[in-house]
Amino acid sequence: LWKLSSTYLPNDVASLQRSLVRHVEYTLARRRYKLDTSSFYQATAHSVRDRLIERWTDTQQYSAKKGAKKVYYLSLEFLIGRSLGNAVSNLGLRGAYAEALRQIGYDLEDIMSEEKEPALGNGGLGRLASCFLDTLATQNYPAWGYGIRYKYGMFEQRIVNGKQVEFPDYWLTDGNPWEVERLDVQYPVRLFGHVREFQDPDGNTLYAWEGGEVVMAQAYDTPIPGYGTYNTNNMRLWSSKPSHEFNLASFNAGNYYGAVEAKERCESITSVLYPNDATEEGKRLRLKQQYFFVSATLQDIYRRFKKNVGRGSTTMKNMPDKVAIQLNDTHPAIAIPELMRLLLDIERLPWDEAWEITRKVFAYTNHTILPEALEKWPVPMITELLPRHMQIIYEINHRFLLEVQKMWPNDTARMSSMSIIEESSPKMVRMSNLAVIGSHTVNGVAMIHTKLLKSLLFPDFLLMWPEKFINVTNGVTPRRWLLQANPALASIYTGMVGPGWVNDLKRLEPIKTMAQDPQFRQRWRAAKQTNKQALAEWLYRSMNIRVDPNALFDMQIKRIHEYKRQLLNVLGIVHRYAEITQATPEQRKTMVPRVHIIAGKAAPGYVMAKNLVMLVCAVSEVVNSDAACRDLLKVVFVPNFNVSLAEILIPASDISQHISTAGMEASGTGNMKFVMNGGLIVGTMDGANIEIEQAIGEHNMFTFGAKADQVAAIRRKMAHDPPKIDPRLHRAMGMIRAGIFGKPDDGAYNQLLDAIDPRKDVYLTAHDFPSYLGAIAEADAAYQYEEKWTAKCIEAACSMWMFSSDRTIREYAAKIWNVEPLPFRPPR
Ligand code: 26V
Repeated sequence: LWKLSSTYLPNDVASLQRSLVRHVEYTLARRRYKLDTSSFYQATAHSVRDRLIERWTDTQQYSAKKGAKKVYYLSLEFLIGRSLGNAVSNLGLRGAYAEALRQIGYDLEDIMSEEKEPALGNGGLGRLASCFLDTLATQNYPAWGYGIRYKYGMFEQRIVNGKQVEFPDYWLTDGNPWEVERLDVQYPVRLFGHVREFQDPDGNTLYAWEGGEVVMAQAYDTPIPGYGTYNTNNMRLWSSKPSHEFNLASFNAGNYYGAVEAKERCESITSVLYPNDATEEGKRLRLKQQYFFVSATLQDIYRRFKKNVGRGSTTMKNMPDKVAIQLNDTHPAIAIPELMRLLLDIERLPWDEAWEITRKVFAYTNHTILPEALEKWPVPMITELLPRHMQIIYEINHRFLLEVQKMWPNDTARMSSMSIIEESSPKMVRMSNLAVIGSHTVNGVAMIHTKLLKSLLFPDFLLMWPEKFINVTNGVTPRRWLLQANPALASIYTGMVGPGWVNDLKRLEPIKTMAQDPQFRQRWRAAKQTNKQALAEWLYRSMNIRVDPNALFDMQIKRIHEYKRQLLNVLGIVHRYAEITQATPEQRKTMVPRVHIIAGKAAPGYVMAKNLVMLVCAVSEVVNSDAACRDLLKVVFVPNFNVSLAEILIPASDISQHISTAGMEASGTGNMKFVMNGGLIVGTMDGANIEIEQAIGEHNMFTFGAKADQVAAIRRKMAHDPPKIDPRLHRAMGMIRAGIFGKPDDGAYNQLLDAIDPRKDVYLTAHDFPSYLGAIAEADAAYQYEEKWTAKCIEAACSMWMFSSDRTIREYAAKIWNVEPLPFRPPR
């Protein structure tokens, strides 16, 4: 068998062509004559997949043989984006495939755009998980991502009659060539049922969770290739399906249709991704999703680890030497009591031993301090769905509160705020407290965020465990966000410093001095112009909107949320519109022509966010058809923002806006992508903006607004002493209220504007408006000095190394996981 097993496939152009044709004939079962690009996408994907698979299986076999410690990144979301371009690029086969295809009449770029991206995440948190997977593979860390294979991903957003309408995202219609269904990897997952208490022969009390219903978790694996390395990691996503026992029991009961319906319910567990800011409905299904995912994942990790137990001197106690589990927010935090259950009820370890292992295995990343986003589950719901876990959570809490009591005797206020259980009616389980107590390390995602985490969210936990809380500032992968998304800029970089920058962004630093070279600036501008031109063409082709590629391109592209303040942006645009319509011909000449691009999805139940989408669309309608704005202002709402669209938009931006109310955006990662691509930021002192400004220099960023430590005092002051509203804001609001942009029957715009009333303006929109206009004006002024502007962009872009996820992951590896790279060297 070993002799028959294949060596690595050949990658010369002729071999790639034979491989493509073989897949056309044998995988797609089509004849050799000309196929449409969509079929040829399938064939190309399969040909590339063959080349991933050989590296993937070898990497996995190698790390199993070495018994290396592995990182498990548990995330309910992964926003991986399209795979074909990423795979050929990371494999180093982009040129070869492009040529192989060209010779037989196909264009690689066209074929790539046939791919439908899996949208298995909401936004920043899911995209971060995917940037991390790219870096983990590139840096040769033994690491697996675990998640859910939702049948329906993030909804598709369309604008119908000026409003957001959601359509189901059934992303699997054309199949998915990037995944492998592992029919040999299935686990039973129990839900509901009861706990049976019994004694072992030594008289110890034991617990068994029994009854209820059992569904099966089916594994689907996707290879995650590193760049410039053979190492290829795995992303394992779970799909739910009925178990065999389930079949027999319910069908034999004689209720055929009822039994079929029950089977359908099993599959519904992994049917749909929940949008954040979702309302109460469907909460129970979300908890089921979380536990289903966690149970399957831990069984899998546990099985892999157990292969080592008994080998040499390995015992259960060694689990933390082989396994590091990172919890991406609290969504998978039920893993903490689940591991305890396995160690107590299945392994029959004593509590203290089980608890020590558990705490050494888990670490928790917090991604938001907004109270409405902190997960809480009703005690009755957990008791019904996961009765044994509820017992274990109570026991964890009981033992923890004894420690609190020791440290702060009779401090009931502290006890109740630190307790895992909130004494409300019904009682609630605070998942963030559970995650902090059950982890060895808790991290925030940007310096300011970690500071606020310590001081506002977990101050008492910080006193108890000062070493537990650390910062690991987010980062993004330069492979997707520079090399793939921006070939024009990437080739300048490679021409200057060679190709090594892709894995080592620090190598761009020396290019900063080139900001003084007029010829270099010229080349830099040409690259930006290429990207702006490409976007202008895309906007014309797909939205029938014409924009001038010489105008300043200003973008705000992210989920629609009040704290992100798209409203501030729109009010700024309306102000500009007013200025333009009143300007004299002389004044018009001094104005900077602008194209404003806004994109992002509003959660289906989030009324204010949907109102905002409406307002943006209405403003764009009016502005774009007003002759006075012709050459000075265009406003575009680009529907269905996703990873692929970001790859087109970001490289074409001059300015991007990251203007959250200070203290509310944990980090932001779009901000990093824009600056790396040679754009500048208009932003508040929030999230990673602060560290970006430090890295690129104050003179290269347009900052404004209240600082985080001022926000509370400003709110208090405004409440009892409302300030006079800025006349420019007054005018802009007046125009909206007057109906210049239409008057929706439901009063949608008034609802938005009423929230700016200084007495209840939680987001400080009115307060920050004047300084916001100031920052925008500064940006406009700077943009008019082309040479200076280009120098700023060069300096900024080449100072961004610390926002590469490569730096981020090195920090996680050293400070949290204690894992080492394990490069796999191929045979020959
Ligand atoms: C909450 C919920 C609750 C209801 C069901 C679905 C769901 C999904 C996600 C969330 C929490 C989202 C937290 C989040 O996405 N935080 C973002 O994380 C980014 C990566 O660290 C960071 O850059 C952003 O600033 C932060 O908002």
